[in-house]
Amino acid sequence: MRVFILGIDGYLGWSLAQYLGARGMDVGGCDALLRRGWVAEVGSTSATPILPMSERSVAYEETFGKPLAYSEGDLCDYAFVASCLESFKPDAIVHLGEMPSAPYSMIDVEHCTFTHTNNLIGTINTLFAMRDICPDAHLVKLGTMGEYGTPNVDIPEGFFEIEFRGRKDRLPFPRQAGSWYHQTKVHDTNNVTFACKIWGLRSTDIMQGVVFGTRIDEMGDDPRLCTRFDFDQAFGTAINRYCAQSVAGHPLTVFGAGNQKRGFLPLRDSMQCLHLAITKPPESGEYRVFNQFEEVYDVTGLARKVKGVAEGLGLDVEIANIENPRKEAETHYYNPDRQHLIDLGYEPSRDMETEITVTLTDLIANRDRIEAHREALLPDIRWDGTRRKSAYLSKGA
Ligand code: NAD
Ligand code: USQ
Repeated sequence: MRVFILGIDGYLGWSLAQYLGARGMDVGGCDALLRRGWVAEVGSTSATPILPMSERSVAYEETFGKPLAYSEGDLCDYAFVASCLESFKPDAIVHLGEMPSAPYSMIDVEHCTFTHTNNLIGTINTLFAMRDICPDAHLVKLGTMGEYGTPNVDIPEGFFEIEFRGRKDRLPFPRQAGSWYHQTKVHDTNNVTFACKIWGLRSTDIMQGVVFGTRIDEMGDDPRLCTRFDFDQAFGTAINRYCAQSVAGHPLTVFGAGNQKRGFLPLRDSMQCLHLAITKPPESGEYRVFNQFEEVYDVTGLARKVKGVAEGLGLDVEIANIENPRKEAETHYYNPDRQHLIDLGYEPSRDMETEITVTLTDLIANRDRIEAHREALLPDIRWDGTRRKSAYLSKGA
């Protein structure tokens, strides 16, 4: 099977290349290396040292025995996207190539419009190139659980049955995004659905929860195969930040009341889900939605979990509630479905404590890289448009 990964240099993309390469697939991909620059712009770096794509490609071929068909270029350039698909001839395209940070998209009008232009145009270019070059290929597109927001009812997988004024229909479940970034994912969802309807493309739109962890088994002990790991206020996600904060002796930053619930999943299970979606494609013209997460946790419970594991490794960890830089519900109902992947054979690989232990161990080896960027740990990007470091509300949650 031939799989082309858009955004192959990223956190998920570089891991997925290896997960698929280890299973005998022919893998190609492209990237504009933008994530490296965004993290530098917010004053940080990957905690795990990462190599340029030229050296990653050499390590990939040595390990998995096949070349990696890599091209550098921008998905917003239609000619580039078309040339990638023409030369690689993919059976599946995994679209990970977007700007993924909610805080980064909230900085100011330039960051909001960049996020919209980058994410929407890249996806539209991909859809047109698929129509004209490989209409039978399967698009696996990364959406986000955050598209749904936090409604006071259960969240189905994409669609729900509704009866209104005596008539029934199956309609898209309402989307209520919580950042300009999450809004771009909602717009993408509409655009991918529309392309499947009018052109008969096939797509799996994955509403993915928050991913955490430093590694997958396929990386082995080769540091050249390591994926990036961010901990800054914009590109670090909750558990990853808590782990980095534990290692740097920084209080774990629970935002506001800390009752916000989200779905989380380890990197290795994110890969398992993507592999299942790729190997079990939908019918031509079908647009299907998977909700993808392992378990729902609130952000205080998560902080306590990380603290417990970290203390077992000899780290001294404090939890602090800080002023929430975001505008979001801090106490709410949250009960999303996640049956479609289970129906395809998904099984969680290991418990969360084990994964957090692996992550902390990898980060302890890179403690100096986190400490050198300590300033990036406390947020100052606020949803009201101001830039101000969050104040501590209380310690010792
Ligand atoms: P990432 O930033 O590490 O990877 C995205 C990659 O795409 C980067 O290497 C970036 O340089 C590249 N890219 C972005 N715009 C591009 C463009 N115009 N042209 C070419 N390359 C471009 O992010 P990630 O964490 O690996 O996330 C991958 C996808 O999964 C994103 O769409 C994100 O929204 C989604 N997602 C991630 C998570 C998570 O917790 N990591 C959760 C849910 C959904
Ligand atoms: N949070 C804290 N402390 C922190 C960081 C975050 O309490 O130090 C809270 C946030 O306020 C939020 C929750 O943790 O309530 C999740 O925040 P996050 O930064 O981990 O995740 P989010 O901004 O939602 O974005 C991340 C990825 C994004 C992906 C999304 C999946 O960056 O690409 O789409 O997770 S989901 O959350 O399901 O929408």
